[in-house]
Amino acid sequence: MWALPYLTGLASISLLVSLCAAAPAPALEVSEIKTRAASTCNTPANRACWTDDFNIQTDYETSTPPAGSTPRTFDWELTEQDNWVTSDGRILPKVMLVNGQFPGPTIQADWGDDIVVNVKNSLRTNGTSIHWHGIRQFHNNIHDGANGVTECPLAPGKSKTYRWRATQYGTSWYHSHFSAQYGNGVWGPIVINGPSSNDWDIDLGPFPISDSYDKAADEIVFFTQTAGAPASNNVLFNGTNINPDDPTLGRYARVQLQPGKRHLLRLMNPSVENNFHVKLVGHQFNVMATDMVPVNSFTTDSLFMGVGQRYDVMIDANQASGNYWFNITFPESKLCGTSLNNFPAAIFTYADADPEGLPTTQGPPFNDTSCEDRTDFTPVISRQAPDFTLDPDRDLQITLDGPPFLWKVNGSDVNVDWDRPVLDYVLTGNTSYPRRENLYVVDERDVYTYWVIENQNALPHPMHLHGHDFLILGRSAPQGAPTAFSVPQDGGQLNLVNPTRRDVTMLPGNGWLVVAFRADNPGNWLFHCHIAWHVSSGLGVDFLERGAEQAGQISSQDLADYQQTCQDKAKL
Ligand SMILES: *[C@@H]1O[C@H](CO)[C@@H](O)[C@H](O)[C@H]1NC(C)=O
Ligand SMILES: *[C@@H]1O[C@H](CO)[C@@H](O)[C@H](O)[C@H]1NC(C)=O
Ligand SMILES: *[C@@H]1O[C@H](CO)[C@@H](O)[C@H](O)[C@H]1NC(C)=O
Ligand SMILES: *[C@@H]1O[C@H](CO)[C@@H](O)[C@H](O)[C@H]1NC(C)=O
Ligand SMILES: *[C@@H]1O[C@H](CO)[C@@H](O)[C@H](O)[C@H]1NC(C)=O
Ligand SMILES: *[C@@H]1O[C@H](CO)[C@@H](O)[C@H](O)[C@H]1NC(C)=O
Ligand SMILES: [Cu+2]
Repeated sequence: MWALPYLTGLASISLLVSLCAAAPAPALEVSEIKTRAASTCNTPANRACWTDDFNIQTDYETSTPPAGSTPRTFDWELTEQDNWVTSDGRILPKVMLVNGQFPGPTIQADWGDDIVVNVKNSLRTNGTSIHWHGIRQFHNNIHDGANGVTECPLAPGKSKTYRWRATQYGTSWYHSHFSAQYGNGVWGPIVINGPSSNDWDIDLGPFPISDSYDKAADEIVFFTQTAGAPASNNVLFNGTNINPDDPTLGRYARVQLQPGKRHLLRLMNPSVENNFHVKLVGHQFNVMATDMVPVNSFTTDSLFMGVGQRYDVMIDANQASGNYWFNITFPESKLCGTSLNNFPAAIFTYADADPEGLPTTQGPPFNDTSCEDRTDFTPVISRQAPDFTLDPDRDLQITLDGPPFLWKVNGSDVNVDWDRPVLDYVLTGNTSYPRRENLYVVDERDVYTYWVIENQNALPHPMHLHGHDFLILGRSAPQGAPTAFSVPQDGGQLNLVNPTRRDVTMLPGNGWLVVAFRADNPGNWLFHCHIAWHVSSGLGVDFLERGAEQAGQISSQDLADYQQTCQDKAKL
């Protein structure tokens, strides 16, 4: 139907490269080159090619297109509102929003652009910091937005500016890293336009699917210290849904499909607790990227989405015109989340179908019971981890103590000090890190470091790493009960050659996970469970990577801003 339907093999990839990396003939005028680039790159027939010089085969960790002539600048104000009426007609006692919007405004830019975000904190009492999830922040750790680690929380009434470069492309999100504050609404999508591993006609944009609660996150985080996580009161698709108790309140999110066209949909799970499966009845997802890592595209009926994960999928509107359910489902084990809405759904509507109509087909019952994300993706840009022997000091044991519940890593629940970020220790050369910073020193240079995570608890956890994409070298099946694991002690039984690479993956319940990342980015990088209630009760560590090199990367302006934010916080 089109020239390069699915780039599943090396043959089609190399074909693409030869198509779009051909050197321009020297005699061409500049205007001719521009015309040619515009006609052969980033068209519905050639999404693998971005410009003459940059394409899906470009290693985005070493090459970045030139930035646009001016930075993409965003001005945000965080505000707090009581008794906010949601789109599904519930009344929330407390929300915190970016520019009064839910979801927050989208950061939209092109690969290579400089991003500048001016944040004003107009919340009543809370500090804040904004983390740019999945953004590598190469040699730019001080803009990672992890309060207590790379900065002090921004005090109410104060402003600060984040600056970073879009060296990667694809779909991500930003969110507050202050306690469970993002659960009150401080989050939004990030879209960085770039090449794709398959062709598409229409970019539908981000489609966040988020759990929603009748209580404020600050209240839930408090009572999960002694009780299990509550079921969500609803699940919102791009911010809306019907009210499960009264379907006349609210409305289904509707996404319009153009018949016969191929649509890029940017799926994201910015929830605080719910992990789920997604499926579009009668259609398939052609997966092109996992988090911000382009993969050789392939087709699947459904996807599992852990908290924080994203998928760029192509949906071909090649079915009979009509309305189709887009469902999310939770495994019956209830181990990875539940909702009081038993059938959270949105509707995908063909442009020539009844725009108010309901789907007529329910689709086959969905019976995937696992809380695991797939690990069979093939990144377009290949990585290979050398064979190794596991270092027993890089074996992280996850346990649950309580009530009051504390999630511990090797016996210690992380509790960062908002008044004294870890960066302070790094800048002053003080190595007496308090135990509860859960700090692990990584002093190797540019080599892979290997980490085993052993889960001594039945709950699975979506584990997220800042500053890197990790390689998923292996993991066990979930076990029914705690057990003495036999974790592979070297690379022999693991997948070292171009394994799945991304920034969030599920740690199985009563199971183990082995990840590797390359120590190429000096700074303090958190590695934590992305369930807001769990990280708030300790489930995280801080990798202090090549700390000695960090001070040299910080500009005098960034240092002055850092000190100012800490002084403002100290005056509270
Ligand atoms: C954050 O704000 C909420 C709502 O105003 C409040 O309940 C909570 O105590 C605050 N938390 C901190 C740490 O300031
Ligand atoms: C999500 O909502 C925004 C704001 O209403 C809208 O502009 C956008 O098209 C929606 N996205 C999808 C995928 O429907
Ligand atoms: C999809 O959602 C609709 C509407 O809530 C529901 O009727 C249907 O049973 C759901 N299908 C699956 C497979 O969950
Ligand atoms: C349900 O599970 C069975 C057994 O695992 C599998 O063979 C079947 O394809 C599944 N059906 C669906 C609709 O996923
Ligand atoms: C974490 O615990 C494991 C298992 O007890 C141990 O082998 C490892 O050395 C500990 N790591 C650190 C850094 O304390
Ligand atoms: C280093 O940090 C520790 C822990 O905060 C503190 O007790 C100690 O005084 C600091 N050392 C110096 C030289 O500042
Ligand atoms: Cu967790």
